[in-house]
Amino acid sequence: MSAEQIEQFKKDGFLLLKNALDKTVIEDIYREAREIFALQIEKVLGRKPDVENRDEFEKAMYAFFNTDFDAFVSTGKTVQHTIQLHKLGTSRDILDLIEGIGIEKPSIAVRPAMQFNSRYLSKDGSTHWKLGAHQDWRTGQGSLDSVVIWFPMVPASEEIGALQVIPGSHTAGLMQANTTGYAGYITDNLKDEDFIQTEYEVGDVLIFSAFLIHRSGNNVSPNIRWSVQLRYNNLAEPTFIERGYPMPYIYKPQEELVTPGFPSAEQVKEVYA
Ligand SMILES: O=C(O)CCC(=O)C(=O)O
Repeated sequence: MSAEQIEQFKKDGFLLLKNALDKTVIEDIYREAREIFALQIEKVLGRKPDVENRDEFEKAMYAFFNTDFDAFVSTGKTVQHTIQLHKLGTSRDILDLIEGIGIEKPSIAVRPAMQFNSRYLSKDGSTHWKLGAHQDWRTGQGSLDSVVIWFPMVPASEEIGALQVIPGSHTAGLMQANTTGYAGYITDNLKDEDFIQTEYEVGDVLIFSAFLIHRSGNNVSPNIRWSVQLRYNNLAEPTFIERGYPMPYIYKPQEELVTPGFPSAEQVKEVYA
């Protein structure tokens, strides 16, 4: 990272880096996610969509969402847990970016996240598929210099709802918001014209301060906006040390069996036969 880029990051609260990641790594993560969905789509719809045919595959995604919402949600969670996605989050390429902008001792703030945003993947016209203006620090509550890496796995501009940010908004500190959760949004008045639209080819990444105000763009296209977010804290940041390394994310199993009565002893025995 050049001294100019570091200065720009400090001033704007973000850097959009062209061609920063190996495209083939991103394509592999994206393809694996589609293949995982395709296995469930075949089970639910009785036909396996071609993961290389974008329109056909995404139509099948919409049909899957409308036919078996629970399986869709679980599969959506499963694609967040692929080995390749997690490997990328700890890869030298990513560490070079975050260390490059001054995160001395990076630590994972939360598991990597993958999003597949489309208005066709929402119930009853709700807007849960996109996020209003917020700061990630309110959710992560980590080091004051914590950072987010955001990149799409498909070319992304305004039409497909790439991220929108307010340059310089990170230095205003923590804004009022209606909740700390993902659905929370800033309640202070923000001006639409202060947001700028970011645009990407596959391989480009946005790295931004967890205090930067940002929001989802409006995906008006017929396609899904597939994207990834990685979040890091700096274990060497004094207030983070002082506050005892807060970790507000809760990760726990649900209390009931997902499939009551499953498995039978025979089914388990079969596995080890
Ligand atoms: O990808 C998006 O549209 C929004 C993601 C985001 O802002 C977040 O999760 O903090």
